[in-house]
Amino acid sequence: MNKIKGVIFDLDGVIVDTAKFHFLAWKKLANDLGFDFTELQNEELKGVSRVRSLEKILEWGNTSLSKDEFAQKMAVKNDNYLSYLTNMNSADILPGVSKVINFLMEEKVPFALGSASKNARPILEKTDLINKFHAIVDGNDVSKAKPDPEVFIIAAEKIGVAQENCLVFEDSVAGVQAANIAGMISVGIGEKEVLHEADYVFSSFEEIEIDFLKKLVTT
Ligand code: B16
Ligand code: MG
Repeated sequence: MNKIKGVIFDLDGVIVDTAKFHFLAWKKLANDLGFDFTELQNEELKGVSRVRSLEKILEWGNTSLSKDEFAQKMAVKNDNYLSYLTNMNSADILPGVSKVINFLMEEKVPFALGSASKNARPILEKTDLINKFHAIVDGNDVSKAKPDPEVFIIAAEKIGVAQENCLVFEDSVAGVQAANIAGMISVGIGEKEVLHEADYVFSSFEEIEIDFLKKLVTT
């Protein structure tokens, strides 16, 4: 296995538990339109752009919207999503994440954000993480959504590490696939059954031993 010289973190569902807020906001939108979708279907929305998420939801509900209605629904969903983040602060960083970030800083391993979200920067600001990342690549910087590897390829370039020497932390199927396509080591955060395409899966960062990371960055 290639030595790991750089790390890329997904945001929603990896650093902070915002995946549940995306779900609640999309669910409300669907319910307002008169239908519902399941948590299993929601797995298909994780890591997926805002536009593509709404397209998928409308397909599930067999519903179509005019261009203006589509834009308006996306804006309402985002306002609703942001309302859940009002009081977010560093206490909302998921358990175990800071331990990994501190380890990478001690070992001088550069790390980047690779998120599909256009809300990534305000979230990193609220959680006091924005100055720790060596590079931030988010939904404002990419034209192709995960599983296209664009977001991770740009992140690797920005931290100056070859793709094959990068490790990606991801909670979504699309994100794990994107990391794999980029030739990076994929570490899934979530359920093994869902993220079975990942090289490694942990249920949370709390489960990740520093020794595991030490081996990857030194061998
Ligand atoms: P926004 P990630 C993704 O973030 C989320 O997983 C996905 O549910 C969301 O639709 C997407 O960002 C776009 O987010 O509406 O905030 O721009 O997991 O790639 O960090
Ligand atoms: Mg995610």
